[in-house]
Amino acid sequence: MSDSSPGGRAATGVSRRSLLAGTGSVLGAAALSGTFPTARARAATAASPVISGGAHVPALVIGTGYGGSVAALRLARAGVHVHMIEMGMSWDAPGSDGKIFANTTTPDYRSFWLRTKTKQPLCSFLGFPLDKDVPRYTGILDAEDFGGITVYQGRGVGGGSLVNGGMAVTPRRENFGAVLPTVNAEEMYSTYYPRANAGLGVSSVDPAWFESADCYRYARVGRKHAQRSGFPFVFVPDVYDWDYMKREAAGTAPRSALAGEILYGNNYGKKSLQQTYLAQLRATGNVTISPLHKVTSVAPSPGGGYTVVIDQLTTGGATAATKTVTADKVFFAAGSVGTSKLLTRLRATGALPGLNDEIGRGWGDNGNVMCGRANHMWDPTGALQSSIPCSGIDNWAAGGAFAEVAPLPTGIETYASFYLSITKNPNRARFTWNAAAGRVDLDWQTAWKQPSIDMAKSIFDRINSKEGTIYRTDLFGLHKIWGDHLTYHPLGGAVLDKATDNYGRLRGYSGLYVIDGALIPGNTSVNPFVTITALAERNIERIIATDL
Ligand code: FAE
Repeated sequence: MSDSSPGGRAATGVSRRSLLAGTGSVLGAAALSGTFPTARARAATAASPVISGGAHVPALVIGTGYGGSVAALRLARAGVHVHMIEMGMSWDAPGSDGKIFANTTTPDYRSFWLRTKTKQPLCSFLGFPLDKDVPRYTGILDAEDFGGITVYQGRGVGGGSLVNGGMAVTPRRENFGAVLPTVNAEEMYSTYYPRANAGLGVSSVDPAWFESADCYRYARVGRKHAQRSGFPFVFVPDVYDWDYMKREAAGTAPRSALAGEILYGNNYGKKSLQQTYLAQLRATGNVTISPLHKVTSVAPSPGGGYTVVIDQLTTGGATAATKTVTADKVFFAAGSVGTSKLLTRLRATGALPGLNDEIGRGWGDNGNVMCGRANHMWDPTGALQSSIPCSGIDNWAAGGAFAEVAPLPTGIETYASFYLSITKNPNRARFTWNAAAGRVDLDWQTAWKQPSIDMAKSIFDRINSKEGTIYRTDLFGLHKIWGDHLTYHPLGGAVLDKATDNYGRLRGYSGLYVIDGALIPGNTSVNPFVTITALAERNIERIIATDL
C-alpha cells in the first residue's frame, strides 16, 4: 500500500495536530527530570551487607537475572550458602520523586546504564527526536552497542525482569526441538516449564475484562486486523498481577501498567524476580547479594576452587574498590552478553585457557524486529494503553514470525498499531577478543536482519493490504519502517552441549557452570525468559544431585 492510500493519509493527517501537542508535553516534562536520589535513598541502598575481600564462599553466582535467581534459590534450599554478585543497583529504595522507578515518558538518571543521553528503542515520533540528556548513572536499562546491533538489557538485582514486558511464553511443543535440540522435551513440558511458570507467577488476562477494558483497545484492534487477514491471534500470559491492573483501571490503586511504566521498571503490579524467586531465596537466609559489584575475572585458584576478582562500583560507574575472593563453584549468570563477554575474554587472555572453541559462538537476536502501522481514524488504539502486552499473532509455522501486539503508551491517541516480531532468523554471530582495543566484539551485521524483516512482512504486508493502511515511517528515525537495529532478546554465546555439557557444566573446568540465556542457541520462537528459567531449573536440579 502506497503513501497515497486514502486511509493512510487520513490517519496521519488527522492525528498529526494532536500528536504534536501531546509529544510536546511529554518532552517538556522529560526536560524537568534528571535530579539525583535523596541521601535517605542512598543510605538505604548502602546499608545492605555485601561480600568482603578475602572471603571464601561455597557458591558464587555472577548476575541476578532469571538463571542466577533459579540457581541461587535451589542451591540455598539445598543448604549451600550462596553469594550473588550483581553489577547493577538493588532497586529497593525510592528516588528523588518518592518512586523507585522512572516513568517511560520521563526518563531521568535512573533510566540508563552509564549514558549521558538516553538511547530509547523508539527514538523519534513524527520526525521529532525523543532522546534527551540525562546524568550519567548506574541506571536500569543498558543499551549496549556492538558494531551492527544495540542489545538492550536490564541492570540491577532482578536483571531483565526489572525492565521487560513480563510476557511469559512457553514455546509450542512442536517448535522445541529447534530451540534446544539436545534437551528432553518430555521432561521440559511435564516438569520444568510448569515449575518455571509457577515460580514466576505466570497468568493470563481475564478474557471477559479484556473485551471491555479501555487500556486494551489497541490489542483488540490488533486482533481484528490479524483475524480479518486470516492470522491466528493468541492471548499471551504475563507475570503482571491482573487483579492489580483491574484496580488501576477502576482508579482504586496507584497506576503502573496504566501509567505507561515498563522500560525503566514498574513501581507496582509487575511480578519481577524481586517479588518471586529473589523474595524466596532471601527468605532462606542462605543468600547474600552484592549490588554494584562487577565480576572481572575468574581463574583457577592454586589451593583449589576459583579466584574471583570483583570491582565494587560507584553510581557514577567508577571502581571504588577491588575485591578478590575464592569460590568452590562459580555460576555464570550474567546474561547472554555478560557471560559470553566474560568467558571470551578469560579464555583469550589466559585466565581460563582450557575453555573450548565454542565459547562466544552461536549468538542470536531471537529474530527481533519492530514496526508500526498507521491505522484509519475509525480504528483508534486508545489514549490509555496498558504497557503490559497480552496478545500476539502467531504466524510461525507459515511465515516464521510471532508478533507481539505491543503498546505505544504515549498518553495520547496515536492511531498506530505497534509490534515486536520474533522471527526464525537463521543468522548467528560470534564474540571475539579484540586485544588491540581491549574489548570483546560481536560480529553481527545489520544486514543480517533482512530475513526477520521478510518474515515480519509475511504478516504486516497482508494486513496493510487488507486494511488499506501503511507502515509508520517515523518511529525509528526519519523514513525508516523497521526497527532492525536492536534486540531485547540476546541468546547464546556459550551454547548447551557445545561450550558446556548438556547441563551447563563448562567444558575444561570442573566447578564452573553457565546457567542463563547464553546456553540457548540464538532463538526460542517466542519471548525467552520462561525457557531460560525452565532450563535453569532442569540444569540446577541435576547439578545439585550430582556435583554437590
Ligand atoms: P539477565 O536477566 O540479563 O541477568 C543478567 C544479570 O547479570 C544482569 O542483572 C546484569 O546486570 C548482571 N551482570 C552482567 N555482567 C555482570 C558482571 N560481570 N558482574 C556482575 N553482574 C553482571 O540474564 N523476555 C520475555 O520472555 N518476555 C518479555 O516480555 C521480555 N521483554 C523484554 C523487554 C526489554 C526491554 C528487555 C531488555 C528484555 C526483554 N525480555 C523479555 C528479555 C528477558 O528479559 C531476557 O531474556 C532475560 O532477562 C535474560 O535472562 P538471563 O538470566 O539470561
